[in-house]
Amino acid sequence: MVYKIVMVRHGESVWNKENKFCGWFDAPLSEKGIQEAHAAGQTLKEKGYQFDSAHTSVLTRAQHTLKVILEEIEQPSLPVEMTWRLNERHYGGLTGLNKAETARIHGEKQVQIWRRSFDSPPPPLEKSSKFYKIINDDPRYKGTLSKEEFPKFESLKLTIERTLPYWDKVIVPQIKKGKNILIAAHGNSLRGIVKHLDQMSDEAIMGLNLPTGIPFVYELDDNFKPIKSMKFLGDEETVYKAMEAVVNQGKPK
Ligand code: DG2
Repeated sequence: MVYKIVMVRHGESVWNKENKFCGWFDAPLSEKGIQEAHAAGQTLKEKGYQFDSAHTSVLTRAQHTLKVILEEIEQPSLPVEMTWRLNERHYGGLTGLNKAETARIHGEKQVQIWRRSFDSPPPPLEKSSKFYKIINDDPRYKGTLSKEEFPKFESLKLTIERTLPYWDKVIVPQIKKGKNILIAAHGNSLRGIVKHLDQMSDEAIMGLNLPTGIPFVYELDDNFKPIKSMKFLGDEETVYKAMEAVVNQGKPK
């Protein structure tokens, strides 16, 4: 049996556009991001993709992307499950800071460590931050995350530790039942799933930058090992340029 799964990072958000660390801040899609979501949906439609269910985070940028895609593929009523476990990594005290400006102040190397190292977390989101209450008192986390569990920051390692239980317990059983699944999530929650599927080393995952709004497909065998690893549904040059643009966000301007 060959299992197929499609994943997509949301379209460009307003904070991607402004080059700000976003994490659990609920930035909406930019105009370009909405267009990217339409384009992603059109590509999936052209290639004949239809799904049995979809999964997304509790953040608007991922949900909006999914909604646009589902409209484009004419499946607007598809069952959708939303979970904080697919949220972007929590960017802690970096939330709201401009990435290029942070590189100018702390150095490109430090920003690269904060953005891409496996295990070095960003500084915590302090109670004094203007984003603390906005994020921590957000009603969408009530009843799912206790005060003690609520993250103040997350490394990629910590992100993977809370994303994988959802992958294993919710998504994998659905795929095993033969369901076609679409996941619309975030740069780092998806990097976590990719690292797991491709059994990438902690070093290798540092080099992976996911572009916004370009779906990618995995084909998996019975043991969920990739038969065909990450295949983007986009032309190579566009994908390469979009990945480079993500890398460059962390360089001083
Ligand atoms: C970006 C990822 O998350 O940033 O939180 O700033 O996928 O929700 O736009 P997303 C953020 P980098 O790790 O690429 O800096």
